[in-house]
Amino acid sequence: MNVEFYERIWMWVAVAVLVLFAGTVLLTAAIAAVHPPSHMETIDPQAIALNPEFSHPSVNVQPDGAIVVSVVAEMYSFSPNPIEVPANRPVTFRLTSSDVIHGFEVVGTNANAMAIPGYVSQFTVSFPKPGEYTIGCNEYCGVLHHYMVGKLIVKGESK
Ligand SMILES: [Cu+2]
Repeated sequence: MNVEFYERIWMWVAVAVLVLFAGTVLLTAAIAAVHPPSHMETIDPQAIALNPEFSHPSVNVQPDGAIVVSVVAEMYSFSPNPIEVPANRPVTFRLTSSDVIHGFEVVGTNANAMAIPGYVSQFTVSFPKPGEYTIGCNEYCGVLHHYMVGKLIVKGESK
């Protein structure tokens, strides 16, 4: 079979790109421990009102000083709202949904996760800049999806 010279070049370029991308994924997984969220926790979305943590979603300071924010997303709001956390401290968000899949994105930061009915999504971030941030739902969840916003208030350390 005769393959044109330029066609052969493009075939090798395509193979090289595939090897590069797959290699990057494997390398970062092995070296930088980059992996999909491994935290697996289930919750009955119909029994959120009875759940000790999510029936009253709020900002909690643990005995060791860790800050844990439990958030319930539902059409078309986040609870609690607003969420108030201190700056420059690790904040662990625990999210769930009582109806459909929602997004939870603190605009302008790298805090971003999905709220999935039946599961608890968890991530930890700290916010170096005090101020008010918009929390947006970035998963289309229904006709009023574009109204689904919340507010995060990051308080500066008092001196
Ligand atoms: Cu939405």
